[in-house]
Amino acid sequence: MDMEIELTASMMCANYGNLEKEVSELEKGGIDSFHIDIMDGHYVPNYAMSLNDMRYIASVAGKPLDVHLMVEHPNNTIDVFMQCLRKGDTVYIHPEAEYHPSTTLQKIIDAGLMPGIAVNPGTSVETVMEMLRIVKKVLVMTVNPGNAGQMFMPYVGKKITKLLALKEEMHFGLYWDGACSADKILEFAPRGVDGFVLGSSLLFGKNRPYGEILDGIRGLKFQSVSAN
Ligand code: S6P
Ligand code: MG
Repeated sequence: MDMEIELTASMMCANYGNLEKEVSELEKGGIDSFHIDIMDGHYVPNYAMSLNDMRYIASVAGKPLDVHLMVEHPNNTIDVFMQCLRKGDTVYIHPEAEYHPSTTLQKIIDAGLMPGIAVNPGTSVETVMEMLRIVKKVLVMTVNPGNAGQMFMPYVGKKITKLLALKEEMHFGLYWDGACSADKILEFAPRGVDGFVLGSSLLFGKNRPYGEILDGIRGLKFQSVSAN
């Protein structure tokens, strides 16, 4: 069966020697959006992409941006990121990083952008339940935030099952971030996961054209499933 899934490129894994070429080859290859990991060295012990990287990608990309803010108190700095974005772009915040995450999410909505939350492996569905009513997208972290190239945390599977059972009623899409491999897409797309962030596990550093890899993912033979 054919599956409509969103494939997003994790741009912290891209080759910064020629970012314009990376963006254009990903777009020619059929990528749906660009995932922008912003870190502040406090909320997570790392730095990934800068505001300037994001601004540059926004200026050359035709496809939407998917901005994942791994920063403390995003309400303090979110305006500088949102200024570079267009309608249809997404901003994810981590609810644990904010005193009043619903205020920050409202700011994203008021800016005409898609509001999202990123849910860490150690964060339960129950603690984000009210926010599920106001966001359009939920990014399930299947690795701890902060780095590319990590191992998938199998215990997150149970939480994905819980979120899948809620997504229709609460009107959000469910997206996967971390260690995404073809077998995970084969297993979770038919169950209802709407999109996948592709990083070092599946897309970058493979010495194969992006288009060939993306065609291979779109050509996966999915089995239909009737229940979660
Ligand atoms: C992790 C970040 C992710 C990674 C992505 C990389 O903090 O939010 O978006 O960039 O997981 O993919 P991979 O396949 O290297 O894990
Ligand atoms: Mg991310």
